[in-house]
Amino acid sequence: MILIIGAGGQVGRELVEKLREKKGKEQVLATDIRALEDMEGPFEELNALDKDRLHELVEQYQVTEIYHLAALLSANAEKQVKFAWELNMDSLFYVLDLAKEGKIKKIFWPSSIAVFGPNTPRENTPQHTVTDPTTVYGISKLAGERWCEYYAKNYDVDVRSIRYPGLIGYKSMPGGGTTDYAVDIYHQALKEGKYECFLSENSYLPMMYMEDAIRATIELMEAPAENIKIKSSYNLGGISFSPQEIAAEIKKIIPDFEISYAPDFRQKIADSWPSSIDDQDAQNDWNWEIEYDLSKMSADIIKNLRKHYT
Ligand code: AKB
Repeated sequence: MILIIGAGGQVGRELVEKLREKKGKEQVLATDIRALEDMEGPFEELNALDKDRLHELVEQYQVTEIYHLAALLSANAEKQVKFAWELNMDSLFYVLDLAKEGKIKKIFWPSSIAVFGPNTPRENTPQHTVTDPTTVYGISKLAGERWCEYYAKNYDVDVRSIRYPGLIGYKSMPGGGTTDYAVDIYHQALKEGKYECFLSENSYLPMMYMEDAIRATIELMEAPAENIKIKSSYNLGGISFSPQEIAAEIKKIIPDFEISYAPDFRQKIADSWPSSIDDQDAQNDWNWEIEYDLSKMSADIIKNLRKHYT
């Protein structure tokens, strides 16, 4: 049985759907801190900080794999620093320890481009480079990466991780990140015909279409263990674009669309992150290949959201 922690989040919803398609509905136990009324198939309420309940569920459902997705993202974490640190770190230890104790076999835990900071080379950021994050989210992801590698090397724990870029999908909304504008913009374009962006026009960030991100996650988890050479977290490049460029792409499909800019506190976070990422190691080790570029992604999102809004 596969257990997903944080099934109601932006990645969780789509991962549950895809894993159930692949492995069978009954093989994937979705959990979230809140009851998810619309979730079909096995579901249990679980607060990621409730270690006893986690142990109970692992035993009850004979869980062998955990995808641990619960976290406070970059913008929200800045507003609840202590809680973000507690949630992002303690819950990771609970899952790592389950594997160390031999109670589960495999873990997926997402890291982020937020592990990088102002002294990291911004263009084509290498896998191994300066990591000096300035946000509590980035600090917790970097510490988490170090712990994943530590557990892998010292306790033979099979934990796999990706440094997700900004993730963009139309099926679910992101919750409190710096890259959220790139999801919001499509909804506002269709609903209002205009969008006020909280980042400036030339803020280039690495992003990825959810289809690619979910496929990457599952491919990484299905790769033979001996191919997984990086035990901390793999860089994943995705597509690099600015608000101005995504707006231009939307305008090709919705010609009257207008964008304006009102940068807020998230600008500083964006400025500390890379603009593009080198993912050669993921390509070499588990044959990673991206499918969606900015225009293919935009066309797909707008086509699907149009159905939703009409
Ligand atoms: C965020 O903006 O916080 C996330 C991330 C890049 O990890 N989308």
